[in-house]
Amino acid sequence: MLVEHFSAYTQWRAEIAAGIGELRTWLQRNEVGDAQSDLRLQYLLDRLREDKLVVAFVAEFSRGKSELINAVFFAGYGNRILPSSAGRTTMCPTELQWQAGDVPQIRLLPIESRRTDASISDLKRQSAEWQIRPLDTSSAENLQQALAQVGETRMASADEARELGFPIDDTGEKGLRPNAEGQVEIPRWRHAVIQFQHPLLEQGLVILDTPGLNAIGAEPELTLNLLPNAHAVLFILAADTGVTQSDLGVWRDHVNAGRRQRGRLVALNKIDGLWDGLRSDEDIAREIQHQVSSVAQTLEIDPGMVFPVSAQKGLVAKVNSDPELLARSRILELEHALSTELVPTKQDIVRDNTSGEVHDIVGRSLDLLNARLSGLREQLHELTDLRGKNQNVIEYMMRKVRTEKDEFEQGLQKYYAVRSVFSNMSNNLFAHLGLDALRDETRRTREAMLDAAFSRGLRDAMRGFFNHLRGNLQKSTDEITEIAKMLDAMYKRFTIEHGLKLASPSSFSTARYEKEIDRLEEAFNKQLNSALIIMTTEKHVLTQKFFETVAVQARRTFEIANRDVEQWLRAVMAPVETQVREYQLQLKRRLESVKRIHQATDTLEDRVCELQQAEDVLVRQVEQLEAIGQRIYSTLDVQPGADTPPDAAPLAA
Ligand SMILES: Nc1nc2c(ncn2[C@@H]2O[C@H](COP(=O)(O)OP(=O)(O)OP(=O)(O)O)[C@@H](O)[C@H]2O)c(=O)[nH]1
Ligand SMILES: [Mg+2]
Repeated sequence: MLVEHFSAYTQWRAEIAAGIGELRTWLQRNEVGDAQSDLRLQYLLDRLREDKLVVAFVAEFSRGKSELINAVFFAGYGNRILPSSAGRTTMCPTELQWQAGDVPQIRLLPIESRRTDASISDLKRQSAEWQIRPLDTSSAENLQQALAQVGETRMASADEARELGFPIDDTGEKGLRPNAEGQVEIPRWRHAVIQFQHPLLEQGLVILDTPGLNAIGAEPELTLNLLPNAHAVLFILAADTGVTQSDLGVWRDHVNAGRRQRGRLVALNKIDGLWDGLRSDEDIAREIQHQVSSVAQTLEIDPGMVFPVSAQKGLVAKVNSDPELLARSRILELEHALSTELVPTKQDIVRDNTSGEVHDIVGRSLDLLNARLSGLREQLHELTDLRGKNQNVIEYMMRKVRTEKDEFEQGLQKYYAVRSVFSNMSNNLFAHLGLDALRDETRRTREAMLDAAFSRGLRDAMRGFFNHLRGNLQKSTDEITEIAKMLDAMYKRFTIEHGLKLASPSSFSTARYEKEIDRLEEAFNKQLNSALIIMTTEKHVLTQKFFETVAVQARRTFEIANRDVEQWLRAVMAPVETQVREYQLQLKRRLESVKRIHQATDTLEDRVCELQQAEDVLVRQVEQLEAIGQRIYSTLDVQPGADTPPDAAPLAA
């Protein structure tokens, strides 16, 4: 059932891509687009093609994350694919994915890479840092063996473990517990990427399996990047353990943290533990219902979001094609909920990204066509008026066009002046958002943190860091407001004085980058507060590691801000530029045409005829472009999978 939902989504995405492709070709063929719009459309197409849907499985260890992934996605292999057993099994975050052109393989990032400041996303671009092993997908056994590697561990001295960011705790409560020789067991790998061909993965699904997160040193990137960016997070509890303190910790810190509201589900796994053969089905159903309510209450969520399942029985049922057991495992209800959560969430994102861009480009091209059309009609009007007029009138016409041209050229002077102010202001803007400034500030903060002997010093250094970033964003906002004001005035002047067709420039807000910085600060403070419980030296190492991840995220936010601002600047300037050029051309053509008629009045009729034909072409172009735009919008609004039944009552006993 997941497969069907996905196929519908994939097809929807393909239709959008086809529409955008059509738009792009049409703009090129009709010479309406410009290089910048073309790039933007290409970028949209690339993004649609690489579009990924990430679903993350998060829980304390042994709740059955890996088993659930096996049951939901890989039962077709007739066996368990991901290792799932009592005790800690998955030792590092593991991504399962497939992209056209990939070869089946397993890529493992050694835990030692935590010594460097590089983040996982940075390292993903550096193959040399990874151990890459071929993946034999010919049998379930071979797959199993290969995937068992995500569970590999090694022994390390307490000092080394600490240095790698694992908290050490003699009681074993707040960290790893050293054995008699002072050694602790740590994961061998920091991250694993498993590339293998599977119908869902081929369509862009990425499955993120995580190790039981609490108590062992979780990868900061998981909290800051991988989980917040997942499109759906499935949190798993076990019916036999209920909601323990550490489950709550994981829920609070990793699932419930931050902005996420949509795309979040809870599975209450291992309900088969209640099938003891003594209780009646009604009793069991009542007991399950009771647990679901109590879980919902503890987590403060809608009970409809809690799905009681048995991953293990679900897997067995699928492997043995046992419909009765499958129904009892209730795994299909969860799958249905997962796809109805996941697909629309992702669709919204795609829709938002695409419709704004398409709207802008189509709108801008229509403006240009309409400007051409009105210029042409004016010319046509002038010429039809000339029919049967004498030389004097024609001379008068020529003077009139010349005056208009002079006036426009004066207007152009003002435009050039504005353009140079604009480029100064843009430079200021980039200075505030600059990556150099950010790098300096990061270095300053890092040094201040090293010097800080007490947590207060750390806190101050960090507060300074975040305030500095916010200050820069504020300054950028001021600059953007000024730019928008100036352009608006110029747009208006050209519209009133020269009849150009310019809508007010689009606005731009830095609010989302500010929000991202706030989120990073919040995550950091939380980390600092929990680190305060640990001994001082470790606290420093941990805090600093965390800071590096924060710094990478902050840099990424600023990179995106830079890219967005650059696009905005181009987008607000481009329409004036195009239309000014267009208007200049028209004036030139009008002047030429009157001149020609001045020389030989008998060409007048030919010229009128020519212009009428050109007018027809333009009118047709406007219609075609509007139709292409319409087609894309209507695809964007279509709900794929709308023909599948509405939510099956998930808790029906
Ligand atoms: N009875 C029962 N046992 C289950 C079920 N799902 C998983 N288990 C068992 O629970 C244990 C842990 O399962 P895993 O899938 O390894 O759990 P995990 O959450 O991936 O654990 P880590 O990888 O260690 O974080 C295994 O022994 C599974 O066989 C279930 O639905 N019912
Ligand atoms: Mg696991």
